[in-house]
Amino acid sequence: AKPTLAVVGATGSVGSVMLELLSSRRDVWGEIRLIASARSSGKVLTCRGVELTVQELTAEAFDGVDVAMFDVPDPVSEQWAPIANARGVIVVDNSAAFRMEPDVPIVVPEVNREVLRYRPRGIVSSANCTTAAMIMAVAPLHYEFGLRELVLASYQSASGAGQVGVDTLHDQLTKVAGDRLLGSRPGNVRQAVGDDLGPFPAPLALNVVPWSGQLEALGWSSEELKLRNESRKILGIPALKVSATCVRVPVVTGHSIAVHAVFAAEVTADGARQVLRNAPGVIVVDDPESGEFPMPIDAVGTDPSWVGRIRRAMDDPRALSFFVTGDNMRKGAGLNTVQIAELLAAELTKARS
Ligand code: 2RA
Repeated sequence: AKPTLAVVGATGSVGSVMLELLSSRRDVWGEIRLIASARSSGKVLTCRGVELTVQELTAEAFDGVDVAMFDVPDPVSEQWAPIANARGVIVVDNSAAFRMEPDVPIVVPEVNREVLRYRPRGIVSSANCTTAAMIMAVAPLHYEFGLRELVLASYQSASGAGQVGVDTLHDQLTKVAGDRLLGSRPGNVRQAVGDDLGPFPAPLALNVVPWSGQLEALGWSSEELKLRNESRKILGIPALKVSATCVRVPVVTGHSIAVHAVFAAEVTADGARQVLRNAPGVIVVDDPESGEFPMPIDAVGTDPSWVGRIRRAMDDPRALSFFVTGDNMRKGAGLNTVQIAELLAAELTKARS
């Protein structure tokens, strides 16, 4: 029999992307069970053309489940993944709760699918959205040229902060629309937007906010440390030098990253383009003369990481600068999680045949 899948957090914005993906990709699943908090249980959602009633998150809801995809806040994953494990479920978790545990792999299938085999706790983490988009381009270059250092600046969209982030941005844009003087004097955007900043520490409309996540030691944000720690773990380079600045921009969906990567070997822009053209899950969009750049408005709703503006550093023949954009709801969240779950389904189906 085909394996049974549970989607935990099915009513959330990443949950709905997961259901869309499960409805459009090759169907490897037997039963699909939708699970959410008590508040959302009883809702009816469509998956694979069939209406399903969302069940409440309880231990019993995992009975008979083989693989569960979790997209819930960190503390919910922390509490419920072990409960699911105890019922024999392999958990694919999209939160940050387990990513840095040594006995939990972070998997990006195009990059390091081999580590999926090592999952002693029955938990597999999916990478953070910004890391996932960036690593898709950086990993193939690393395998070719030997990565030594990354300097990153992110341009993260409002949907990374959930539906409330998207709603906040739209509300603020409505408030600032039409007044052509707004933004030309200190304080007037703040005044127009008012106190409702939603999940952001400052107005996002007509602005960029150099902050995402929580404050960690020495002034770094949690999002910046995720980029550093997850890159090191996924690439298997524990001492990789990484310096990241994470910035929220007034884009609805699509996280972008300006990457400066230093390698052991000399590189050329053409050589890098060649490597990236052959890399799975990557699309090279790099023709500034014709106005072709990787941008969130084009990448939204698509699966690959879009890469362009590929240049060799003027001052270091071993370094490249380039720009990556990806749909943070898909490869950055729902898609990567679904891809990992599908690898597990293939493994289980093979073992049972
Ligand atoms: C964000 N990376 O964009 C986060 C979501 N995990 O806010």
